Formats: sequence, structure tokens, C-alpha cells
Amino acid sequence: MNDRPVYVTRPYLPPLEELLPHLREIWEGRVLTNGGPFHQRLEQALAEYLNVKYISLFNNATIALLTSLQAMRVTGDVITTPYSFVATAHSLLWNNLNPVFVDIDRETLNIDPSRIDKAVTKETSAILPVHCYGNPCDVVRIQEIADFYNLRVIYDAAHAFGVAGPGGSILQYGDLSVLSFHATKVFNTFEGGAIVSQSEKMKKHIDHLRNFGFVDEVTVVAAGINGKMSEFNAALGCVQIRHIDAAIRRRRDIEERYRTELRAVKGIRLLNPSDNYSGNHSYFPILINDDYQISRDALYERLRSNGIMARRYFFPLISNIPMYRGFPSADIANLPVANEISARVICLPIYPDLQSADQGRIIRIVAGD
Ligand code: T4K
Repeated sequence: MNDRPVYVTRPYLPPLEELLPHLREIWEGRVLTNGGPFHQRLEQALAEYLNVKYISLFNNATIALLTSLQAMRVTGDVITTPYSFVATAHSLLWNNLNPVFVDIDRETLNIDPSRIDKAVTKETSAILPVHCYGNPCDVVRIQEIADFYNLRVIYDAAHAFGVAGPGGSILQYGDLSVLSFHATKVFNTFEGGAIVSQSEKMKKHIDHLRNFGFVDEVTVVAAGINGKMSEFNAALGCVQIRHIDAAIRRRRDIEERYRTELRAVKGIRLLNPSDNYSGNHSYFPILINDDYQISRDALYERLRSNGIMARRYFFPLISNIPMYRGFPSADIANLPVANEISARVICLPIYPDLQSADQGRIIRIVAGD
């Protein structure tokens, strides 16, 4: 066994020398947070890179999700996917909202739009879909449904940094989109996140909510939160963005090798990449079918015993976690696809520094050689 564990992801870090001048500037300027110069620079750089007009930086995506729901004045029931990281549904509970889980599409693993209609009641005020693994949701269909029932749409786009199609960024759909810049994400600021909005008025409202509701020194317009990104994190982001294209290209090459070398392995299903969008290669999920040589969990253990820390994102399914089980829509019979996929999935390591020999080892274990 190799001594050095291989994790599902490793944060990309820029050369330290590139960060040092920025740190010196912070040390000299003594502006450490509250919308300082690096905060402004990063907002602008990201708006340009992501090709969006309005973006508000946050200290993490979870606080950004909480704030999005407040910003859109969401009430009552919110339709969402059970196949996500717990932060998606937790953001609803923190706002005293009820999650209504809708099953996922077997091909995209995103919320199945054809099942949303049936879940809408007079209590429903919003849809909270997730672009899972950076694979775009059916944004057009979801918008049609939202328009018909007059629902808000907030995308959990934590995985969808830089995902774009011929019509532009995936982040332009819905009322708001929430990004994560956590250490494990394609673009990281150690901790961080952002909300993309569609109007200057909404951006201003979100910026106020992010800063306790302060509009100026003496005016507080809402029970806002402290969601501000510090100057350290913003400065790091300003350096990271110089390297992001190279990092995504490297991820793409790793994904291509997995696809080529695992395609023919019996009992493994790979997701089909979207025809219309360029992905960001943030995760590499494989689905273990019944005709694979061992069970999903046996493969997971075999990988671990060989030092490969693959992860079962997303297992357990949110709807099966105790605090969610009591919601009527959490019934397993309501979510057959999500339950099945959650029992079959393993995400293999993918990150820019993944060594070729390590990837070879992973492939050999999965292929059962
Ligand atoms: N919505 C969705 C759909 C999300 O996936 C997430 C977060 C959120 C919302 C909320 O975003 P944030 O509030 O975090 O901005 C990780 C991340 O902590 C979490 O951000 C992420 N999704 C989730 C999918 O994965 P864990 O519990 O699996 O993290 P952890 O600490 O086990 O890290 C995974 C591996 O990454 C480790 O085995 C080693 C490596 N790692 C991790 C960290 C933190 C490093 O090498 N260095 C590091 O600093 O949740």
C-alpha cells in the first residue's frame, strides 16, 4: 500500500509569492474586512470572469443560501432536491421553511422538472434546485414552471463555477444563484461564496443583508447577518482567478482519462457530459450497478484500504437524515431514483495536482485488475 493518501479533492493553491504582495498591501492598509479594496477587486474580477452583471461575495455558500432565501422573501414550502450536500436543505430549516423533496432525473441527477408540478401547493413559494456536480439543471423548464405558478427560483450553484453554454453563464438563470468558494471547490478562497443576482436593486438589497442590514452608519433596513468576506480571502481569490483556466483544463484531462479507461468496465455507469454546456470537472461520480464485481460499499472500502479516500457524495440522502425523515416528501417511495443513485454513487479523486500514477492506481482498483 502507498503511504500517501489520495483524497477525493485537494485544494488548488497558487504560488505563495503571488499572494505576498497582496498581504503586504493589507498589512499596510489595515483594512481587513467590511467591503475593502480586495473585496471590490474580486467582485469585479469574478463578474468579468463569470460573465455576470451582479455578484455579491460572501464568507461561505451556506450563509449565502440563507441570505438568498431572505432576499427573495421566501415563505412556507420550498421544492428542492434530496440529492445534495446537507447545506441546501439546512438553509431552509434555518429560515423556518419546509423542504418539499422532489425526485431526481436518472441521467442528470438534478431535480426532475416533470415531477415539480405535482409537488406545488398553495404553500409553495420557491424552488431551490442544485446544479449537482456542476451539471446544469433543466433551467428553461424550471423557469416555465416557476412562471406558471409564480414561484421564485434560487439555484444552489455551489458546484457550478464557470459552467457556461452558448447562451452564456448558467448563473444567469433563476432569480439568484449561490456559489461556493470552499477549499474543496474548483475556485477557492479557503472559505467563501457568492450570490449572483439579476438587478442592481437586488444586489444592493443582498449587500445590505450581508452586512447586518446596514445601509449607512445609522440606518438598518433588515435583520441582516454577517456574511462578509474578509480581505484575506478576497486577496487570495484575486490570485486564484489568474490560475483558474489552467486548473479547470487539468481537471478536464483527468476526467477524460477516467472516461477513456473506465468506459469498458462492466457494471459501472458514467454520467454523460452535457451537450450544451462546458463543465468545470469538479467531481467525477461513478455509479456501481448490480453487475459490478462487488458492492458499492465494498469498492469504497477497497479504495480506502489502498489509501484512496473516495467519497460517497451524496450518501446518505438528505431526506434519509433523521431531522428530514419526518417530512412527508422524504418518504422513500416518493424518491426512488435519488435513493437508488445515493446507494450506487462513488466520487473518484479529481483535482489539478492529482498525480498520473495515483490516477492509474485508482483506475486499476476500480477496473478490478
Ligand atoms: N451546496 C452544495 C451543493 C454544496 O456541495 C455545499 C458544500 C454547500 C452548498 C455549502 O458550501 P459552503 O458553505 O461549504 O461554502 C465538503 C465541503 O466542506 C463542502 O463545502 C462541500 N459542499 C461538500 C460537498 O464537501 P466534507 O464534509 O466532505 O469535507 P471534508 O473536510 O471531508 O473534505 C473532503 C476532502 O477534501 C478531504 O478528505 C480532504 C480534502 N480537503 C478538505 C479541506 C477542507 C483538503 O485537502 N483540504 C482542506 O482544507 O464537505
